[in-house]
Amino acid sequence: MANRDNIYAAPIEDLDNFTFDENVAEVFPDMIQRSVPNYRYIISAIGMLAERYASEGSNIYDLGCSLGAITLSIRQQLKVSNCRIIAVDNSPAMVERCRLLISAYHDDIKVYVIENDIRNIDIKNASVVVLNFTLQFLNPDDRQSLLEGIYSGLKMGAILILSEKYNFSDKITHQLLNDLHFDFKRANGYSDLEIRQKHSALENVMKLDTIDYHIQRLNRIGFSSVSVWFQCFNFGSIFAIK
Ligand code: GEK
Repeated sequence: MANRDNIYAAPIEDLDNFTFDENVAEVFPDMIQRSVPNYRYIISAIGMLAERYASEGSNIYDLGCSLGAITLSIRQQLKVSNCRIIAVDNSPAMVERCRLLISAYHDDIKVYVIENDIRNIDIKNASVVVLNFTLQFLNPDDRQSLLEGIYSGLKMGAILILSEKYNFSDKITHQLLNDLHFDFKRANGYSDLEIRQKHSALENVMKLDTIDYHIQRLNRIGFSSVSVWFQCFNFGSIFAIK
């Protein structure tokens, strides 16, 4: 049973910016499941996509892996045998737990869990790269160069999967989809105070792009087929094929 997330349940006078520290890592499975609509479905579907694109002898990257949910889903669904999965996160608390979870089950597919900033990782010989709700935490000025590095490290015909929370340029759409997301969180047991405090803690660290902005940037970088394959409220996922 995952520990329950009650980090923002009591009033906090001096609210710090949100960080992926020990407290968050401890409750992360519960937090993400109750905060991201269809999280489990997204994880499993990304495993399905990866299974189609993973090629013999290639590298698969899970960037911003947290506790390794994407890595585990891909490893479970992979049909080719001699791929390597490289899972990267810069939160020591996440990486420590991720390593334990990954090593709890034996599998012939090699997984390397690396504690580092994804901006320092040299993407090479990649058939699949996944950014599952990670790019949104990067400084907006660093996003283009990270995506360019991914593009150049992907093999021809390989896939980038990019899941994000979105902004919407139309005010009414933005409000409605955000309200629906808050309803989703309320239905999952978060109080209005928790929702408000978490929202404020994230305000400075999570700068969101619109779907159009994501698609145009990926096209500009050179990806040939770019499409939203999943959306629920203000959360979604895009694939981009080189
Ligand atoms: C999942 N993908 O369960 N370098 C490395 N890691 C980073 C960086 C960075 N610059 N910035 C943030 N992170 C996961 C969920 S969570 C999404 C991803 C969320 C890491 C950060 O430490 C955290 O573990 C992860 O990206 C984002 O499918 O909590 O909303």
